[in-house]
Amino acid sequence: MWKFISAGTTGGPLLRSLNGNKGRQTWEYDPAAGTPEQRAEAERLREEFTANKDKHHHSGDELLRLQSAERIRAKKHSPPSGPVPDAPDAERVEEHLKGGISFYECLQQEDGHFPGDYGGPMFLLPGLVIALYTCGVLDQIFSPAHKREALRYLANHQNGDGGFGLHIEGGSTMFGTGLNYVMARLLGLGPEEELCVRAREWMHARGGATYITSWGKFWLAVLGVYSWDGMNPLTPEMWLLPHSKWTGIGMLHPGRFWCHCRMVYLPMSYVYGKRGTCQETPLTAAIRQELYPMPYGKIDWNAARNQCAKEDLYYPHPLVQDVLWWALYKAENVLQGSWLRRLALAECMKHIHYEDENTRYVDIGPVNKVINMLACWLEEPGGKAFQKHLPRVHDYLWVAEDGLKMQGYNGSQLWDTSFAVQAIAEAGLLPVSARCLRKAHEYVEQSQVVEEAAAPLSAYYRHISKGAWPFSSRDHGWPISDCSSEGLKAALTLALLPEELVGPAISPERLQDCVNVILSYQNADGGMATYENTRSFHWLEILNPAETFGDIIVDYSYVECTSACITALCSFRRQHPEHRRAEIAASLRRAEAFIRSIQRKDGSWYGSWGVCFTYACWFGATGLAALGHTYANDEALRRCCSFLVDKQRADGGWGESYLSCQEKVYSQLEGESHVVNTAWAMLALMAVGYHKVDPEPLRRGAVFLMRMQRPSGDWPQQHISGVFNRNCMITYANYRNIFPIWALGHFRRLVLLGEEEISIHS
Ligand code: LAN
Repeated sequence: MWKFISAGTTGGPLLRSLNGNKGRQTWEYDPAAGTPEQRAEAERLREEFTANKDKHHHSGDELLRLQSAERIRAKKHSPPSGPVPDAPDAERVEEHLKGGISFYECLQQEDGHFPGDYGGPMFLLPGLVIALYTCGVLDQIFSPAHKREALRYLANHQNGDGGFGLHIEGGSTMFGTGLNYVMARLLGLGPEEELCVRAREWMHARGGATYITSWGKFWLAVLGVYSWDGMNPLTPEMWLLPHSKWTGIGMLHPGRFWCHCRMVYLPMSYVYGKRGTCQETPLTAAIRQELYPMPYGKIDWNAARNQCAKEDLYYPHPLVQDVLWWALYKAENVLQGSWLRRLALAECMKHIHYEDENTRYVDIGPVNKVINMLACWLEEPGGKAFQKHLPRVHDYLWVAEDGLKMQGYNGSQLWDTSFAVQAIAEAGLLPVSARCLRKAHEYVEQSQVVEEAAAPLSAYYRHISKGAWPFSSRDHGWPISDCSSEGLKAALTLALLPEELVGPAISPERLQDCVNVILSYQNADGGMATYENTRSFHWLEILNPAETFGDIIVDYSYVECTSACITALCSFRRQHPEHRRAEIAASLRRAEAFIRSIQRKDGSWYGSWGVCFTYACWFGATGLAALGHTYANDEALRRCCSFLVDKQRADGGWGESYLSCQEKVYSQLEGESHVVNTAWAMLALMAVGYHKVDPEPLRRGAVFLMRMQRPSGDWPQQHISGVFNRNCMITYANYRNIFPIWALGHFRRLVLLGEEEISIHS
């Protein structure tokens, strides 16, 4: 049976951690683990998922829940049975809250964090499998049980037309289909198996794998089933450009790109510059023939460079790119093997090693993790750096009833735990939640980044980190504006509660360090971006070569990040009014102006990291509300409320489709409403005092949330809730618990008990 392990140490002496692996999430297969009943239940859950896979693409993290079955059975509170009345009183809501909190607590780990599935994208696991195969360690990392679950995942997420999407809920794309086809073959499926036949037909009907996106071309070239000549160049020499702005050309230096973009293209350009390719095997030779409708030898590679299936094309290349890539393509004849290439490759490797060491080999994300590992292997097969990468592969894998997947990060631990703290503490039911808050407090304390990355930061284009919070774990360690803000708010919330109940507060000095980081994030436009300041201009997006992703080159100011910084600074100011008083006030004024400037005419905000307008309205509204603006005194907030109220549905909830993100137009879900969207909309409305004008939409929303709650206290996993780069969706498995608790908690106190504001007290 598969076992989830928190803070596990498997990986031997090469696994390094700053805090005893707190937050590390791994899954291990132990055939003897669990009782026969539990193993049968796991099987039943898998079958149930597969039986419904065409209706429900999203798994419900049931194996994680199964592991907590004992605790769930023994927990004290459950939501009341019987129909939810149309006008529930405070007591009734309280019972639902207690049931929800008690259930959620059962998922909490010893190190205090709340684990959860962070899958969704379908292009990650194939890259990993290709890299492991290339490095000759696939069988070392993937046991037969891993392979079985990975193949289960593939079978579960193949679309009805035979193709695979960019993410679990998306229509088929060449990127998804080409890569997942190759993965199926590397994991042992024969070309005549139905899954392969159908996927191949999908590809061949659209011209074959030369129509895959540029990132797909990269992976196929690594495996040796696509020619490097069929790729637009990933010239590593770009790392040798001058960085200073005044040079002009310095604007093109990768050090100015969004860190995720920069960190992916860094090892990609190393591998490209070296033409790092898997040794040919009978299997790769066979795959080579299977991917294309024409013989491999007949492919026009120069033409293939710019081919892309229409299903994949979210950001079509502008003409300048064609010209630029053509010039660089020609330049390859001179650059390959030259001293300049050697210099450029050495420079890339220097940055790769820095990133690996400063993240304890977790790396910033799933794509650079795998390509950095491959680059280390190409530099020195079997070397120390490569060996240190291997145990950290497991940090990215997750197992659920739909199979084994690669996650979009090494988890969302700190993010979820910080939200959970706020949601649970704000429900005001300390006797039921003190133990859980105490443990979460430990995790928040343990995952703050307390020192800078290795010096000199500027040589590695790194922002400051001391005092920040990361998205996942301390070992990952990259600082993020809104994760720092949510971490700070969680710490400040806990500081208001009695130490004997929730443990000792984090010291004011450490909170001040966080404020320092938050202030440093403010951009010239007043807003905050994700990991760094905005370092270049929007026009640089014309160089975005990744056809499937939008807005990947620049770290922009976002409503989510800016609002999180505002609410964190406001909470901090309440408890420490004298600290950097004038600077905080000035920063808040500029951040407010930014948020107002990007509100849409219809009153909404567009969400870049969650689905979508309901998510961003929650941030926009809470940001302005923290600054004292309300429905009663602010026209912008009245517009936001009418936008939201207008989207409420007949069942009392809100339900927004991921298509909102892609199309940037509000898009209703088909079928029933979504508990997470409902909670976001309710939290936005209550933050600005809409309930004082009309409590009715909130009552209907609350009833919807209570009716959706399961007898266990859990909520169902519905459609996918997260997004990145406009077009790719990502799972946030904890949201279904956190946000209904948060919204019902506010509803009970603000609407039913008539409290003026949510104050934290014991
Ligand atoms: C994340 C996850 C967290 C997320 C929030 C903190 C929620 C957000 O408010 C700011 C942006 C951030 C940090 C974020 C950015 C993009 C990430 C890193 C991801 C969505 C997780 C995976 C994604 C990453 C880019 C996936 C790899 C794909 C590429 C195109 C490089």
